Amino acid sequence: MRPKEAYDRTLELLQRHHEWFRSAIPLIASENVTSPAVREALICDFQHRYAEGWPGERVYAGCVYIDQVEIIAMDLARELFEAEHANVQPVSGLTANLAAFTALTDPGDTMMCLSVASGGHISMAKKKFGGTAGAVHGLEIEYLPLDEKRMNIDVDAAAKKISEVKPKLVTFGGSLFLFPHPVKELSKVAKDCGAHVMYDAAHVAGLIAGGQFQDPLREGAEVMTCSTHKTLPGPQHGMILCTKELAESINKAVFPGIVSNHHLHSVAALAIALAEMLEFGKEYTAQIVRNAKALGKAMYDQGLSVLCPELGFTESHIVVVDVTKYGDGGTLEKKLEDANIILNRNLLPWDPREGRHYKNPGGIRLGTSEVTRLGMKESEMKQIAEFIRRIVIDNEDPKKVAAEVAEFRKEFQKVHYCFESATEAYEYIKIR
Ligand code: DSN
Repeated sequence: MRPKEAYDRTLELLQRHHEWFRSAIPLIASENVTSPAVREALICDFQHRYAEGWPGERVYAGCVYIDQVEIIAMDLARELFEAEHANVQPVSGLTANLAAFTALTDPGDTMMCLSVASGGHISMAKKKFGGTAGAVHGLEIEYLPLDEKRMNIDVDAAAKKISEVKPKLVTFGGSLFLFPHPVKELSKVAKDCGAHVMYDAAHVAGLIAGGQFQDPLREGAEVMTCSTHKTLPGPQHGMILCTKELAESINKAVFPGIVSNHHLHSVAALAIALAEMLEFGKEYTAQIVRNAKALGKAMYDQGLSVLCPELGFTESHIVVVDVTKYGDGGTLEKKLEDANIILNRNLLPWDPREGRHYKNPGGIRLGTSEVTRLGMKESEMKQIAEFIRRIVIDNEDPKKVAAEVAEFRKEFQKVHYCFESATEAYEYIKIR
């Protein structure tokens, strides 16, 4: 492709993506859509600048306003999470985790966490799987046992294993995260064995901020890491909250350890998202959880094998469906995408021992953060469940369903739970 052709084509593809998302149902649990003010911050001049170091101690000039914005972001983060210390410099949840591993452990130490199939994040995975903890930081990984029926850490088995393994770090949290983890129940056991306790809140940070999930920093976690763009509807970025005792080692691990420049436009966007969460977060996240429960029930009523019906399906933004009766998660993810329903295939905890692979796993994972942000409530969850049934169970033509999905989406174009919403959620903004 010639340069001008590639230039035009790229810009055209961006606009087509925006058009598609205006007509689709976005259900990826790790995604969200930001407020117009957050998007405005993301295209500001901060994105052209460097600000290595700390506010007031930069190694570059030109940081007068950048410093003030970073201080606002840190203050808001501490307030929102009632944390003693906040570091807003990690550029993603994964780098936040790597910084925490660096601050709390040495290579060769053992960390206990969930396996990826049981809900752990790839940043926690073993060296042989290329995970950040194992392959980059050199940690040995031992798994926290999962109670598969309850889709949660088995407290008694985990307490026993922690006492035997005596790890240097116990990490809670993850990516397939339906119910609050037993941080309160296991922190003392971990600390008595000499372990630090960390909580990866990437998925549930917004729910924690809104008071809808659990409160890890009060339950025994010394460090809470997160990305800032899932249930917390900010820019793609990372953040670490911790005790004041660990502040200095966390700061050093982040800079100069893991980041040089820290994506200053994202820090500005994060400040705005945090301010909007302080104002609207309780109402927003309460609706996310109500919607997730309603979506779980509605899909179950439509005949789908939603996990944990006896536990109300979920206490978070995530719902998981075992689709093995109808095929595999990979094939169904594609069919649903063709119907304008965007979600992801997901390993179920028992998939590896039943011979299923991450490309064609037994599950699909759905999250309600973004549809809630678009103003949808419980009645819309029933409609979404019906669309999904028509693809997964009835095997209807995805193109036919896609047209109905686009029609259904027409009235949900604004971003809710934010100060101003003049620009539509997926409006393409041309500044050339
Ligand atoms: N953990 C991934 C997810 O949950 O989709 C994102 O890093």
